[in-house]
Amino acid sequence: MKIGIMGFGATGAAVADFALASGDEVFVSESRPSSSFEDILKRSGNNIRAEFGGHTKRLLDADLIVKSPGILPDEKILLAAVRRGIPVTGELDFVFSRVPRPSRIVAITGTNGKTTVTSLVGKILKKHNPRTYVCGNIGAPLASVAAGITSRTTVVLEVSSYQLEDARTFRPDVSVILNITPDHLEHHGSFKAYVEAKSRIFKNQLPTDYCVLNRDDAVCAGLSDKTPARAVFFSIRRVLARGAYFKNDVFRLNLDGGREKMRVNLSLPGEHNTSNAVAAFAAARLAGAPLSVIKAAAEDFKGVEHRIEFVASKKGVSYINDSKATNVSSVEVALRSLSDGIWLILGGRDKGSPYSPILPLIRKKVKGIFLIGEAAGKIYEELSGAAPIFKSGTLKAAVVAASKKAVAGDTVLLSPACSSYDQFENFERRGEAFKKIVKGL
Ligand code: UMA
Repeated sequence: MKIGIMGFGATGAAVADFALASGDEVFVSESRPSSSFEDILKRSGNNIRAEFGGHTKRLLDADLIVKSPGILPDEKILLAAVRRGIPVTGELDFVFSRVPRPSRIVAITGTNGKTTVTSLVGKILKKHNPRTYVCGNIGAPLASVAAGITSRTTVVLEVSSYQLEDARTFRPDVSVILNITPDHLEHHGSFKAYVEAKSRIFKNQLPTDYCVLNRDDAVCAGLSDKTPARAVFFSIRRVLARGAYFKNDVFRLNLDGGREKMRVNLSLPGEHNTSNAVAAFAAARLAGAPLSVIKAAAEDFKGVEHRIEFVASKKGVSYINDSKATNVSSVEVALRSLSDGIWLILGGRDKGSPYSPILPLIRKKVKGIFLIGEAAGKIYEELSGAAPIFKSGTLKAAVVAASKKAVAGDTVLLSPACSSYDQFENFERRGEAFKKIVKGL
């Protein structure tokens, strides 16, 4: 087939490799200039036909176009493709239409916690079945592992609303929605559209599949009668006659098949992580892992880099890297899980949601705010009065200024509420920069 690929980031490059290896003809169309891609092109032996610096009609000489998740579906060239009858698809449908059906697909989405839960489910299921891939929005694209997928593989996928928005045939055996709060509104246009995109995780599930939903999250709870799969609630707030819950350090799973329980010593801090763990245990159990394997893997799990990650203690001040907090509700989670005396670094590229939901926590726990990046002006307007605010500009200036104000017992927290793209390549580079600056203090 002639495959047109729109976007040459992580997804586009992996899809191109996979399609070339399958014997397809590939054409890549990318908006950035070719100078940004010299390494990839060299690695691929310059085998890939491509255009850079914009999308032209050359992309339309294709039997199928695979678009990268971050690209809006109403881009002019994609609308032209649809008018010409050229199918436009996303990575999930593309890959799963071309590989054997794996023995299990577990897909995890949610506004917050999906990387933690994907990592934990992945760790458990790898212990249960060594032929397990952990991939998707978490970093390694699904297409990058596609060649190795067989009917004995387990695939644990972190899926974003962007990826789900393009999904039409994707069907996980176990889907998980952790929570849904406003995020990515600049991409989806409205909260309703965002919820609809997330709901695509279960749209094609069968009545024999499972859909794990957070009973403590109002939006998630409301989705239970919309899924064709068997809905399984999880909770850390209530006892569920049917579902999974955590009480007094005991995890309980009550399903049609029976009632099970186990005691787990988790080393993850915060209530949000207890909730993440219950969701992960339920998903792993429903995917076939025995309780003994869940317990062993969970007790060995130390959390995820860039998510409320302890970096160092200097002169009694703790430095915490939460660079992955690219939305307001993630910051809320971080503030809730830390005690007061916080110097908070906020800012980056604005994502269209208001910052006001964190005002009460700022008043209660934050001693001062340091603003960085493009969103500084908007954040200043919305949060002024709740705590002293300083415009720092760069991350380095913010960390240095915070370290001068903080006293023993305080915490300096990078939890920016914004994406990183105005000043960094991605949130990982931002987190790494933070850690480097802290270590150099
Ligand atoms: N591009 C175009 N034309 C456009 C717009 C972009 O050609 O009109 C190009 C960009 O110049 C770039 C490429 O498309 O070269 C980027 O594609 P992309 O934004 O879809 O990103 P990928 O590099 O393919 O990475 C994606 C996910 N990124 C997004 O969805 C924005 C990564 O999640 C994911 O790890 C990766 O696929 C593998 O699955 C990152 C993310 O920020 C971590 N995700 C968001 C989140 O978690 O909140 C959704």
